[in-house]
Amino acid sequence: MSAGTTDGRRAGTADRPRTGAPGPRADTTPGAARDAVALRRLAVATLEANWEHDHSVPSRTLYPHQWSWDSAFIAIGWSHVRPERAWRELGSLFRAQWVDGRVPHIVFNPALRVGSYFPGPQFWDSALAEGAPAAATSGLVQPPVHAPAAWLAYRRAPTGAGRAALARLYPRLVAQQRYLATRRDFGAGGLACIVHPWESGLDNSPAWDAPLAAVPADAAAMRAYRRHDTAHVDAAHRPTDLDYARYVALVASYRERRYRDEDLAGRHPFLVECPLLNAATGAAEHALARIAPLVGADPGPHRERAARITEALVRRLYDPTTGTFQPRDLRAGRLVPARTVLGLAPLILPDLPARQASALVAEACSPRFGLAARMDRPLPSHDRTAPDFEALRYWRGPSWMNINWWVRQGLLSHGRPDLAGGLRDSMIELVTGAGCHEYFHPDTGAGLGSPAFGWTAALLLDVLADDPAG
Ligand code: 2M8
Repeated sequence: MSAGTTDGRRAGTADRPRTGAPGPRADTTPGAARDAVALRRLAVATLEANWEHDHSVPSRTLYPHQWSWDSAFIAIGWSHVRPERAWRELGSLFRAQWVDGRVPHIVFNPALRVGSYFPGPQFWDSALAEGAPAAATSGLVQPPVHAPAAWLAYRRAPTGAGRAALARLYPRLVAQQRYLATRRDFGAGGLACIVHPWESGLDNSPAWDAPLAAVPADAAAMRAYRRHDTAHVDAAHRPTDLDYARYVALVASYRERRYRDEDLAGRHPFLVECPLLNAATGAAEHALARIAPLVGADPGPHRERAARITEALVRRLYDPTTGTFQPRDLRAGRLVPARTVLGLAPLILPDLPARQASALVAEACSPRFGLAARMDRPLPSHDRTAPDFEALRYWRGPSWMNINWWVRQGLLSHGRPDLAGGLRDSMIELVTGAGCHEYFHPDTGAGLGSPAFGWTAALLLDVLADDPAG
């Protein structure tokens, strides 16, 4: 078993092996995953191998620090096997929350060498921002899936310790919601904006191509930096250098303003209302309404805010002509035309009106995404029929476990257990065939990106436990 018994945050990591997943070799070999017991063992071994003192890394090789929404998904996995780790995972992340309520998308491990990830802590320079924590972090956020994760973790293991952890987390979760609702509503329409594609979690989704095209950048700018990702993964499976030049330019623009959100509206080159981030914000209010009575708080305001977010999503991002949700590019003043899997995200909202819920189910069942009660492969991350669909490149086509888990939750809450079952089977089959990879070829199911990936293992545990036949 890996570290986790000492006290100082992120201590004792400098001499750890950084490639591959440590842990029992036989258990992390995809071929061993023949049945549910072996699969579960594979998932637990992956989580154990990625545990780092008080948090989990998404991957030892590609992402050796703590990532925000990864930690939320991973906490759901921990709640099945070691609930105390679910609370430590969320607790360590929220200790890095900024005074304004933002939860940074990366919390850096100071024990790791410079260059273990790009862009690293020196590039972000979070210390220059007012209200940043002592720990070095990024200045961006990710979808706030932590309240739903905390609620699911508690429901799975409803202990006194879990309740105490919920009480500690609750004000921080509320502050995160407040940050998004107040500081990020640049369109003044009741939705939060992302200021960087990384904030969506679907970094190089075709959804961002149009708004990113307005960000002046040149791929040659990347000659000044050393990318860490392409040292581990085939460059053809990752964002391009031009994408990265734009990512870097956007961070520089935000950093110049010391990550202050005031005045960003007129100046920042990328301001987009993302359906997934806002669906997560709405789902978080629903989860907080369940958590509130357990911690002596009033669930009413959460229900009201959840209803307002759902209404704003439908009003601002639903396109009745396509029958799906599309991001709104505030600078261009229009919806982004790409039909990516981001558009299905509002299905997670239990109060999504029946009209939009059925339209999303129809969109998911169309040849664009291929959802069915019996299906070979989980949903891809982009419309299969689109000319810019790329089966191997990251968020431009490959299948991801977290997004499929998300859609499955939505199908269950909108009364489609048949489709949720098909999706579940295809997700299990995917990992049975390829192991706990970061993402998967949407046709062959081959494992892509990093092996031994945290949320793949965690969410596999969750779907395995949720056995409709059991
Ligand atoms: C990916 O994003 C990071 C930047 O945040 C990267 O490519 O270096 C995304 O898949 C994101 O959703 C995820 O949270 C992160 C860590 O798994 O990796």
